[in-house]
Amino acid sequence: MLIRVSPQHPIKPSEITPESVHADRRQFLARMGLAGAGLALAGCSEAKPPQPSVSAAAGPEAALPALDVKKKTEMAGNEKLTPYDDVTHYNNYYEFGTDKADPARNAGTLRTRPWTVAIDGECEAPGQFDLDTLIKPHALEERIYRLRCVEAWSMVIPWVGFPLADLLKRFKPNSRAKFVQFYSLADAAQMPMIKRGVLPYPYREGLRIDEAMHPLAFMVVGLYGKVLPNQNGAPIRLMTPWKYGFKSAKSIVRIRFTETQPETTWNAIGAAEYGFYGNVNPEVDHPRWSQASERRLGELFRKPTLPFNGYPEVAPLYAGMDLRRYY
Ligand SMILES: Nc1nc2c(c(=O)[nH]1)N[C@H]1C(S)=C(S)[C@@H](COP(=O)(O)O)O[C@H]1N2
Ligand SMILES: [Mo]
Repeated sequence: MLIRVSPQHPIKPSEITPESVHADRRQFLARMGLAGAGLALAGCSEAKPPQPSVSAAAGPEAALPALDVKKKTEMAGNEKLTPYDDVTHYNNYYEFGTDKADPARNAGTLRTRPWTVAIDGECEAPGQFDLDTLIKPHALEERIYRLRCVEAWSMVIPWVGFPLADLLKRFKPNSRAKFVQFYSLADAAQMPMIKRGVLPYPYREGLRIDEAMHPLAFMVVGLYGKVLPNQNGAPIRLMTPWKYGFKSAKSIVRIRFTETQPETTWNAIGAAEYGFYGNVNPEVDHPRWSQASERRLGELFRKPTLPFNGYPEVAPLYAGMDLRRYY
């Protein structure tokens, strides 16, 4: 989403456009070149799983510590993994810039330790927790999930984390806890775009409590076996693979249980375009583009988009709901 508004003017939903056509074409052509090279290489090393590319390994991510992964689950139909270099250099993280290359360039200023997460709202055991203490009780698991961005591109990523439900239950949500809201960090000293005000910060997202408790909802602390790069939402972010990527808040500092549906960032600035649910649905187009197909990063041809992004096990959460109305 390229936003062409000056910081002095409040943003209108009509001004939030997808990647501009020429930028998209430039990237597409560049990728065709890359994809061609990738194809030739893949022919010689078919048995090998995709590895972080040389350029990524030489960058700052090379220093990221490996994580102790206890269990691995393939949950993307054995589709080819998106190369590490793409996963970490084609990002949406507006606090560090609106261009897809900006987060990798600018997120080096984010300090991910010490890191505190506040848990509050409708629960019996709220508190402020040091991140390492918070995640210590959880065995780390790798889950290969698809990420489908609302802008109609997608990736297949080996995330490392643990079920969100396991975390939430520890704080004993009470009977009024009907939703969960997530807040990203908003620190102008570390995030160059906070003052520019392209989005209303802090970035906030939310789930209904039953969605949050669904076994697919995942708290992410790493990818490709290593600690999360800053641009991917270090030190802790959400991943709900059946929803558009904007639901997965990065660099989370607060988790709040609420009784009523919480405000979420994209919904607040453009409710007609970004629903609270954000479930991937090929039949419900974005007002300005189709959601029927997607461009998988690193691949030449578009793929059809699947209902719930290919995770039909979540469908019972929405039984009886009109998914055109609750998009
Ligand atoms: N705090 C914050 N979280 C965010 C965003 C953002 O701009 N700020 N972008 C969202 C969007 S639109 C997507 S598609 C995913 C992208 O995650 P990735 O860069 O790890 O692929 O992060 C989501 N989480
Ligand atoms: Mo997105």
